[in-house]
Amino acid sequence: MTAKPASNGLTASTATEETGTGKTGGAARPGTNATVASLDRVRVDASDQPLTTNQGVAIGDNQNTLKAGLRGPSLLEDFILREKITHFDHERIPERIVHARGSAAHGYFEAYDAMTKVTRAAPFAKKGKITPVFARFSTVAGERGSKDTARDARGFAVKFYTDEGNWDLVGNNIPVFFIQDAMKFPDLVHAVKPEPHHGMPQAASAHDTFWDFVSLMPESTHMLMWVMSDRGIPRSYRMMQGFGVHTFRLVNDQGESVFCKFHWKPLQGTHSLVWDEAVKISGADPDYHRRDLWEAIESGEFPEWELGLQIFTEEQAEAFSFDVLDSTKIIPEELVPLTPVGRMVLNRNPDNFFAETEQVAFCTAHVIPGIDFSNDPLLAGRIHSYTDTQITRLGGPNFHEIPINSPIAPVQNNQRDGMHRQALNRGRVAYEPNSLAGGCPFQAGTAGFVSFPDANAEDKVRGKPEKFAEHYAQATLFYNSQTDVEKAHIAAAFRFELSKVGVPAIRERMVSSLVNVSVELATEVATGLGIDLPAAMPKASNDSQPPEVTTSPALSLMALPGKTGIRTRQIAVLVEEGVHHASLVDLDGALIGAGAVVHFVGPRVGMFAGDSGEKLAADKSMENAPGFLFDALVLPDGSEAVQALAANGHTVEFVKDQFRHCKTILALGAGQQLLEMAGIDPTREEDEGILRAKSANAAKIAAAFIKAIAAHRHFSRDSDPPVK
Ligand code: HDD
Repeated sequence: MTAKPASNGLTASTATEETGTGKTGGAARPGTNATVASLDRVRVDASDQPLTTNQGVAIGDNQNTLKAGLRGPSLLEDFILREKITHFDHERIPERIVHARGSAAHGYFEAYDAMTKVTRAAPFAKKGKITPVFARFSTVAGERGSKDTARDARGFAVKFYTDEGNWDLVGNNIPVFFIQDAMKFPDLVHAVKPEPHHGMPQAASAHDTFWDFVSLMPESTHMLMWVMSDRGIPRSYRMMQGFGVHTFRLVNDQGESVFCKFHWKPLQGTHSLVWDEAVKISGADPDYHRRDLWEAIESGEFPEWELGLQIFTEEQAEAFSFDVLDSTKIIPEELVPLTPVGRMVLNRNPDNFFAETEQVAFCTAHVIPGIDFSNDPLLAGRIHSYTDTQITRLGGPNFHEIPINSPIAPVQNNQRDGMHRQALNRGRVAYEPNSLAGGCPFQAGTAGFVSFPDANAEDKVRGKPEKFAEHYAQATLFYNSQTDVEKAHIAAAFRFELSKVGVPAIRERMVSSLVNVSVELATEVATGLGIDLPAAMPKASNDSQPPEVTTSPALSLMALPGKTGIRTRQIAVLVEEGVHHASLVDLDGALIGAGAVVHFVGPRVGMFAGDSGEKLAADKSMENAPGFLFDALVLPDGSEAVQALAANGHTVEFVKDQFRHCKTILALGAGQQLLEMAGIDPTREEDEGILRAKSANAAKIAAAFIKAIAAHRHFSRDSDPPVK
């Protein structure tokens, strides 16, 4: 079914939008960017249009097959039926082998300053330069329909549509990787995916094959620490960092090069779920992160990240205790601080999930003049893998012509034909050199991409540099840089995951590896598994250079609290017949004023009468939106309402989950009884996340409530196992 494409100017819903000039380099205009405009040519809107076949023939009847008589056989000539069913039969394409589950948005990157001293890359050419982007966030192991809140790394892939071609920064929310060499990637992925004999478990690393593999691969220990930390269960895609992981090269106009690592820092802060919450959310709302990103952008709360570079020289790199070509290592910010270079704002949701989010094809080989590769052997494998996988996934070598993938920079070359080719290349010349087309398209020489002439004169060899053999120092650095709460969560995550492993020898081997990270952590995990602390696993290297730093505060999630307060935070206000109306109106106004999203949650959806007769609409019910989906809770006043809430079994669960997950609760007037009903000690004065007030004081307490929600969690009440 097609309507006229927007480019005809007849039916485009977007025709009235400000769509930009199609060129980069203009001023930032929220809500618009050049890629979004360039996609207008393929946007379709069927408003006021008849239904047609794919050949544009109007369809008279879309309800009935063509038959020989009303009760007779269907006819082969029914091209309308056959076209419709045939298209439907082929609607699905293979999902990504990893990162199948994801969500994406359009936006722009704005450079703070010209970075021409170190790179000639187009996005950094001048202060205030705008480059359109499309960013996709993902889980790694789960299939396309799997839950968002699995414990996993998250993909953080950004396509920059620069005026010198597309640049893809295909990173994760974790700055290191499990393996040092691409040769091991298929093994890693086979180990973490559902076990091949029975296809379980889905979107989970808590099973034998994963832990078997990683416990035999000590180089994965550093990343295991990150994934087992709360970074493995982010609160939102908007609240996680992003990292390019590898060392890249920046190259300037003079052909000089420095090394660089890319870091994205969210303005929203880094925040995570707690494990019990993540498990429950996966049942109640498997689309939790997709919904969060979509709703924030729809409501005009555009998420934003700052891009920072760690820039360093080859000489600096040589002196480090670790190898910068080893993707299992970070460069501590104490050694090379971040230089902020710009910001990314995501300000428009895709129009069509399949056409954009599903068909977008990222590739680490997509670099532009000014950005080049290092010799990281993991990166080398990636440079091959991404283009290769798209050929199967997107059905041939012309996936760059799919609108979401096509650059805004013009494409001219002698590549021709293949499945789904769309370009209508004119003329008879498809080779170079040629004289028949005046030598065009011609080589750009130094104006084009020139690989950095990295001197290499060594024997061909399969092996690793010496520093790659050190596997534990940075895992220890990470652990020692965490707060006590984070350390406890890491131990609990290892305990949980390893408790799901059926083969005791695998559990023990993993714990023996953890002894090399921290005896404290290993002891905690061993105790949790009911085993004795094993001896430390023998190390591959015992004479490594001592690490330069032993703690790095930037590695704690608490280091980035964010600057957006409670904007977009979801607040549940329980309601029932007879609820104290005036206090909720006061509070609601204050919360909405601070940018929060307030939901009235009743025993059912629909209207409820307040104590003074005014009506109040519950947009959610305790059945369709359980407590753990919210960032904070208000227990209302009104004795009739409180009695009714107390009689509802959902209420206790609602309050208990909020309490267990260390979230903020405000109880007004009689609503305080509901706290006690859930077993929460009324004298918990030390807990800043439990607030009580008379309903007459609702407006006064709003500021304290907002401050407590902005703290995200009140870990002083973190308990494992949970209090009764
Ligand atoms: Fe990968 C997808 C990130 C190592 C091979 N990878 C993929 C995506 C992200 C990453 C974010 C999803 C892109 C999207 O949203 O479409 N991958 C990483 C990072 C790595 C990494 C940060 C280590 C630093 N990947 C890696 C290796 C290989 C691959 C070593 C293979 C040698 N990755 C792929 C892939 C995928 C992919 C098979 C699946 C779908 C796709 O590429 O488009 O080619």
